[in-house]
Amino acid sequence: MAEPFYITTAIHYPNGKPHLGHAYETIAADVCARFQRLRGREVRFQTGTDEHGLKMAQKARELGVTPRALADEMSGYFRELFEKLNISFDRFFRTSEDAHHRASQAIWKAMEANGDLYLDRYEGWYSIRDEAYYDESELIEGEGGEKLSPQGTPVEWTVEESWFFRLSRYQEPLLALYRDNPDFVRPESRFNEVARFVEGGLRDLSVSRTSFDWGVKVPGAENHVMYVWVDALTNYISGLGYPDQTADFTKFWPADVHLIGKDIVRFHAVYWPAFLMSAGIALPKSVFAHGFLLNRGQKESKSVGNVTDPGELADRFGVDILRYFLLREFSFGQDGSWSAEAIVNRANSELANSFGNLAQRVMSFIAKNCGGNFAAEAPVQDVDKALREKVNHACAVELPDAFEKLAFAAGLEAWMQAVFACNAYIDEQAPWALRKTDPERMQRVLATLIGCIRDLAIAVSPVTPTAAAKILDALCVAQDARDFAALAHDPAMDEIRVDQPSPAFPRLDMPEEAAS
Ligand code: ME8
Repeated sequence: MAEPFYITTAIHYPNGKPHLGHAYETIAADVCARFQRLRGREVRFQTGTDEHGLKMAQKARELGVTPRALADEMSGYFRELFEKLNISFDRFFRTSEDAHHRASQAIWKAMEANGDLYLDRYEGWYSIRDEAYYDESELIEGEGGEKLSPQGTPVEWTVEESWFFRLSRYQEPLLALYRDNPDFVRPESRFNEVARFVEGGLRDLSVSRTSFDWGVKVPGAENHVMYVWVDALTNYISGLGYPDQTADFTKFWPADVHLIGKDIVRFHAVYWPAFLMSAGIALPKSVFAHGFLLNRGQKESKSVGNVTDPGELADRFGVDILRYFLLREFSFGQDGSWSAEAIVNRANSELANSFGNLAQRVMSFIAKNCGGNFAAEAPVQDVDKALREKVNHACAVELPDAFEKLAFAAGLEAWMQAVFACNAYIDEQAPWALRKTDPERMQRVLATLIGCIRDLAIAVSPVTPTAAAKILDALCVAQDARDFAALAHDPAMDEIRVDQPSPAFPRLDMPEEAAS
């Protein structure tokens, strides 16, 4: 039986169109999902949109539409983008679905039955942009002396009747969770941040609002809607069928990893496990917080006019190239700054000129000069064996070990070193010159390279699925021999058949803005 693996992204606020940060997170989760499938796991991958809350209600009011119409329209853009980016989600979840309201009310009732919910009055600071409550002590001062959230967003003084969740009860259980599971929050810097926050003491959390009605109704108190994060976090289980003990829920919960950005760690590593403990539901195995993407070092914003449409980037550079760039360029977990030149440089030097060129040269040479078929009869030499071992180790051990830890850049670095070794081997062995002097040796050199190209294409396929499939198609590799298990044995590369390939990675032109 394949071991199940459940990965989720944050669900995105559809109060506007998707930006590159949304694409980054979802691509990373997709690479992880595809990677685990190729490892033989039974994967469930969920993403979607977070449609309730004051932020959505306000945006809809501003545009003169209903929150539902806004959610329907914008959620469609997210789904379209993810389809375009070749995201292999199993479930695109929308929190406005009826079943989700039922699930959120069920978790609420379970927390209430545990004695963790009570009615009181809330007085304090709220940031609509972050949909978060803040303590006075956490606020920072803006340029004009105004109070801002620690994320730099405006806060409002709010006074309302509200239901509260007894978060204060969970300080000790949460600290015990962190002590027993040092990998519960990754990377380590985020773990430390969360542990320090909880050690500092926890106040009960306001979990309902009465000033607007766009949300999930509180059971038995219908003038209240749930605080948006209560229902948002519940998406991770309601997408599996909770509160029913469905086959999916039993198989996939608890999740292996919630992939999120660094700004929402507190919700996932403090509130969510506390809600689950209260409701008597198993806790997710881990939370991984990635960094933020900056555009040439700047945060993207409508007022600066530097907001990038990820779909346009994909059209301009290619989906596989964008996916590769985002995971290769930045250390996952840290912030990164991107630019069009950086994409072109990375794509040309590593994909077009190194791996693409290697595959193209070798395969088209065979297709042209050997009629696409040959049997390598000359003996294997030490140099051939050394290259096969290096490449196979990078693809079957180093890259998967790194990807298991979500260290995508390190895994791709090991992969790239293997590509460079193949190119050095070609220069040294000069197979094109051997055609006249020693055709049998030429065949052995080509057979060695074909084995390496197969390994490299399989290993990189979670990142660049279309280009990798193109190469594996030209190499006539069977569909069921394209997973990591296939890397455990050397294919019978003594008998080779190669179809005429078309280039897997285009060479890109440097953008004009960089040249000027
Ligand atoms: O936070 N770079 O939704 P969201 C990288 N609905 N990642 C970024 C980013 C950037 N510049 N900007 C945002 C929410 N993100 C909630 C989540 S989950 C139960 C509810 C990431 O649309 C951000 O960190 O504001 C988050 O993980 C995701 O994009 C969605 O952000």
